[in-house]
Amino acid sequence: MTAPPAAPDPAPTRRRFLHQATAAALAGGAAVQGAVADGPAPAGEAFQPYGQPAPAEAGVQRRIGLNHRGLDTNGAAWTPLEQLDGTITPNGLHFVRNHGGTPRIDPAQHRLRLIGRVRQPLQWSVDALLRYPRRAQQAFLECAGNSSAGWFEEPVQRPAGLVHGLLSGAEWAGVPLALLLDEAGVDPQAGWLVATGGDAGAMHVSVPMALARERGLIGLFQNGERLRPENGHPMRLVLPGLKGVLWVKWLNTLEASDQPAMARNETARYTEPLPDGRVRQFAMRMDVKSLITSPSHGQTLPGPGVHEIRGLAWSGHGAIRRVEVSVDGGKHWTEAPLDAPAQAHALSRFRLPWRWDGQPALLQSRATDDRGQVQPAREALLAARGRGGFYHYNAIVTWAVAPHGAVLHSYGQDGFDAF
Ligand SMILES: Nc1nc2c(c(=O)[nH]1)N[C@H]1C(S)=C(S)[C@@H](COP(=O)(O)O)O[C@H]1N2
Ligand SMILES: [Mo]
Repeated sequence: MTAPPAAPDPAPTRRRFLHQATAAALAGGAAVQGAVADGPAPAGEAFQPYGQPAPAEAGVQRRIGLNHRGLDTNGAAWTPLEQLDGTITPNGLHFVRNHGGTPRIDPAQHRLRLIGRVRQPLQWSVDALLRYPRRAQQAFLECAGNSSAGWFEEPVQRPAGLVHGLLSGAEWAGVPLALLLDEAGVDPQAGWLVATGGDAGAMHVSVPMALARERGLIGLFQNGERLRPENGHPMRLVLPGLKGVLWVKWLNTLEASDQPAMARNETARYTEPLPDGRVRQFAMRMDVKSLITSPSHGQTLPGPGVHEIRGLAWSGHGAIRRVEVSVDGGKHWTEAPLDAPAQAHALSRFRLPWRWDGQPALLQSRATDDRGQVQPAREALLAARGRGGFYHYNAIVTWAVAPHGAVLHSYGQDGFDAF
């Protein structure tokens, strides 16, 4: 399922990258005309106890998609990835995947119970948990159904966030799960932790005990503030690198068990046939993946010249080691620097200046993680996983740039077929 190793850097071509990006190459400042008279501004607005985005940014919103017509509680609100930068999703724009709506939970009444194969079943109130030691870490959260439109025969023409936006990045703070497991004395034979949330969806999933112990948090804070209601207030499971469905929201029960629950979300869902007749089940980690967020579908390049290609890369298996970018549909690749050293299970932001000559271009990014996993080409993913898939789509995404600057989604393999 891995793509071939990166080709050596190409000889200069018309569409070559700027290897030595300089501010001069990107310079777009306009000359100041005449004298500048900046008098004092009139008195401004009063203080606000909780700040809001600038009015001019009011159009930056999650996009809501429902799974069943007329039922407004099962579906998702997608993060507008193409309108954001950096690696942290503002809390109001973090994606939401709900199966039964956001419950109204009174945090004063809420309890977390740890039961099953334990020496002593225990329960905690929110206040009790707030007294425990905490850890904060950046992690991406991705639904295993993210990017599932990639399995379609034809490339869907939708904004990046409406195809890949069941993905967000946040800094999560909470109580290490290992502390609670040890306090209750989990039986060493209990290989699974079955988690349940307090919503109408009655979410019920099984997490391997070793992973829960190694990386699990009882998440209480999201980007510095307490969780938002739709993201699990007052507490949720935080399992960096693992598929979103395991991050149970409104968490109220953890049951140590010697077997998985075989719940709906690990049998009828999140499980799929492979071409060789076997079935893929309990695929816990999110595979290595990347996406160019700009330029991307729906945007229009204002004209030839230097543009910054920007994107996100992440892997549930570790940290991103390398991101390569191609502007010719994968014939040549150039490494795109990351903004900051990559952290395991967190989003990385990559950028590369590109001089667009006004000709058709096929933009792609390809991520490699520190386990050596390489994001596959679409054909390679289809060959490995067949056509019975829906989850865990992590193939390279192609954006086609038309001569007039419009950007479309493309499957890329037939050259500039989008036009
Ligand atoms: N209780 C509960 N937990 C849940 C869900 C849910 O519907 N109910 N959805 C799951 C799924 S499928 C995903 S992808 C993540 C999404 O988390 P978010 O809504 O905070 O983005 O939560 C998971 N936890
Ligand atoms: Mo999900």
